[in-house]
Amino acid sequence: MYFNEEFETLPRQALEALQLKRLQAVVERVCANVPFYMESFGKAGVKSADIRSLEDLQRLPFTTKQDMRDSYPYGLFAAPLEEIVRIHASSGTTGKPTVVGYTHKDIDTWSELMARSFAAAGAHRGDIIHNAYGYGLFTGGLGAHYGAERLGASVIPISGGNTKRQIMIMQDFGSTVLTCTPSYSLFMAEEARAEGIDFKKLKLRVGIFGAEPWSEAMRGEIEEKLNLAAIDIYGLSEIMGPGVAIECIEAKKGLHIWEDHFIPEIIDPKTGRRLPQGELGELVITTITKQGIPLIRYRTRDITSISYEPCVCGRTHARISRMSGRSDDMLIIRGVNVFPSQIESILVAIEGVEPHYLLIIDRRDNLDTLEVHVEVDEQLFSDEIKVLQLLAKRIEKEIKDVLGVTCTAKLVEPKTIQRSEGKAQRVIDNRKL
Ligand code: DLL
Repeated sequence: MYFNEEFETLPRQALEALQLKRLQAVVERVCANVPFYMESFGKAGVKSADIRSLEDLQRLPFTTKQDMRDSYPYGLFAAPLEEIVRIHASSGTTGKPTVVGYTHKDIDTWSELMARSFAAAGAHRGDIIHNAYGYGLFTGGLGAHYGAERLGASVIPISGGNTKRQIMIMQDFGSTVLTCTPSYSLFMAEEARAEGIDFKKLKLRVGIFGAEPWSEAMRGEIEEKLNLAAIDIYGLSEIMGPGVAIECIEAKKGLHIWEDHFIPEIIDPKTGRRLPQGELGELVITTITKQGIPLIRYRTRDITSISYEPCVCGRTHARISRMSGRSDDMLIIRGVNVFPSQIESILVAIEGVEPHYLLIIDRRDNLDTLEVHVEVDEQLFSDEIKVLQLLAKRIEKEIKDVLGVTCTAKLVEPKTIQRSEGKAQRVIDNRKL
């Protein structure tokens, strides 16, 4: 059940002592190696020697996604490139991605934490793990892959897409564990049904789902349609990738965050002040063992609460509640992180297209859909229909090429998209999770 019993069940006092030791070491490390932190700590008037207790963490300034963008691509790395063995990236608020680098030791830690996560979800040696998270710059595929191998299970590196083949393989290879986004799992179930395949006859026992928001209602639907226990897994590239936190199969109530590697805090996103246990706020994470790109008080923008209550599973690590939203406007469409501003910059670069647009997101047959409504100028609009069709195709292609998201572009007459006097409403999200 445990992968690393000693660390997963470390008594609170010992865990906190370890956290403090590691926190002091990481603060010293970034002060010595990362100009950004030298400057930001300097501005805040704190030195590494000031961190004498875990409470002192609050004296340190936050790190934001914008800070990562400003130091694109490698500015926040604390290790020289010669020591970086892997690079991943995720969407930034504009066209440039957020880049993260891992040393050998970082990959080793990540594999261990993913293996712990698999074990917490009830997976073990002998399991056949069907890994349908995307392989590539996205951390989902490779993160889960290395963890599954570390656990000693057999991993099928199927990646995303080609759903019919996925189902055939799950059936023929006897997959027992499924890893993918929650929405993709439901899409698979629908496809299987259409093919006349009964998911209940497959050997799947556990599904480990994350990378996008979902709900208790969706868990119920997945468990019923796929006939497995559905477990929530959380992570983000900036901090590591998947496996930062996971539910245990015993309780399925809150996600254990691996506190011997990460220090979580919940803050009020407006004031930046720490909130007490149980209150909803923004999750802030400090990585205390990372080498490639350690982050101090990283503002995840994810909204959750934290609990230090003991858990029936015996793990001593705190639990965060299912993510209940974000404190920024990031959307996750079919597992891809997208900011409206990214679509905007693609649109405004196209001649004849006006900067008035509306993004309509929906979920049909368990798959997210994105419609981009955009105004075109008077002259274009009176042109032949063929010209407009070509333009719509071009917009769809550029959005797909740059962001990796499939959409339908709808060109509309000038001045038909509602104007706003305050904050423009550019997104209508009709998905009901
Ligand atoms: O999505 C890493 C991951 C891969 C997690 C596979 C779980 C499974 P990013 O692409 O950087 O990394 O996106 C991170 O996705 O800040 C959340 O907003 C959202 N997210 C991730 N897991 C969950 C979850 C991966 N379980 C962003 N529930 C995060 C809700 C989630 N949102």
